[in-house]
Amino acid sequence: MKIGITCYPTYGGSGAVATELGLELARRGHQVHFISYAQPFRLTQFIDGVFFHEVKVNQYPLFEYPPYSLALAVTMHEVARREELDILHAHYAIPHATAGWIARVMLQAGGRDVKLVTTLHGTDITLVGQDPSYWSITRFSIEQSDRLTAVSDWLRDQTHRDFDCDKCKIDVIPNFVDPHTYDRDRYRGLHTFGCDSEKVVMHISNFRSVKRIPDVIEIFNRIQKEVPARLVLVGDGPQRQKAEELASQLGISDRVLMLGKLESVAELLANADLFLLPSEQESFGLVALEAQASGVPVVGSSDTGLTEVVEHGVTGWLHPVGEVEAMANSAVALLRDDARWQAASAAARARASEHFATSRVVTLYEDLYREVIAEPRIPAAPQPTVTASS
Ligand code: GMT
Repeated sequence: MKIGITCYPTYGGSGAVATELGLELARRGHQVHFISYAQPFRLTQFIDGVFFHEVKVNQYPLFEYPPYSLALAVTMHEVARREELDILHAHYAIPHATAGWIARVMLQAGGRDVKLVTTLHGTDITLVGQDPSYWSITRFSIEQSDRLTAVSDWLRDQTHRDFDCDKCKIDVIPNFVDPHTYDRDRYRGLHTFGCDSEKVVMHISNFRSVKRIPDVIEIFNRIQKEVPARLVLVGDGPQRQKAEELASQLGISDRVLMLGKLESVAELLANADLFLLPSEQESFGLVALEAQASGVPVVGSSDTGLTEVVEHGVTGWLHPVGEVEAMANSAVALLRDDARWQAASAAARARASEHFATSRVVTLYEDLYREVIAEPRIPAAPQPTVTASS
């Protein structure tokens, strides 16, 4: 098959998943064309069967807001036409599914066709998609996709609710990890974070408000009063300064290590004892899956897609959003009891490789592509003729 993949190329779970999907598809003999404004961050070298097409946006002085979505649609159309793509796969609805729809319409006008698959990742539905500026175009683009997937049941249900589209058929295909990449034994001991004898509590994110960074600090503050521990924060974003200020107010700055943005987190996770993800919303929580693959139990929020990734009471502990006391208690109980921790760590690794291995999940995408390619396109219903009202 020939597949065009459009995603956000910078740090973030949706771009990571889209890139890993493309790389695995290429390993399986498919031809993959990434289409975005920059090379996806996990696409670092030439790989047979993988191509990158950069979207160039003209900076004409009249454009206060250069129209990236249009330039993207043009590149998607051009690549689909020239490379005879079977599938355009948009990761994150806005604006990728919309640009894909335009590209498909342009292709059809030229007598050709391509199937549009859209994967919903989370905030494209729950936050950005709810903005009145984007709601109707998001709904339209979802409805116009030939197939829709969501990364969790939670996100599928949320999409039905938020977009009032009971009839939208959404297949749930979860995110995935390569258990060999997140190999605890391989990287163990590589980093001590300056604290051989203390427990390492870790959080990795884009530090947006949805991640509830103050809760991460509050939970850690309670943990370190009971267990000698250090907090390692990886990533950067709007709430980083708030984190620094709160740590300073609580007098724990010397126990909090801020590493900033780093490309590869496998070596870091392998040296952590606990992962914190107390997010307000989380459609899936790819980083929690990566932590589990690395043998790191997770403490985070229930009532989110995390409940499908973390097995509560087995591979981690989940509590309602904002319940920092309960989260800290679970963390302390785990870190204090080595046998309990060992059991949770082993269960976390097993869960990641049994349910979410790349080898299993990418086959679900391949099957979906084959199905949608085989589906005949239903001709559009004739539109009523528009006449001027008298
Ligand atoms: O908006 C974000 O939080 C970033 C977004 C992304 O592009 O990575 O994250 C969403 O997609 C990830 C990959 O599917 C999921 O693992 C994250 O849970 C999801 N974020 C939220 O739902 C907040």
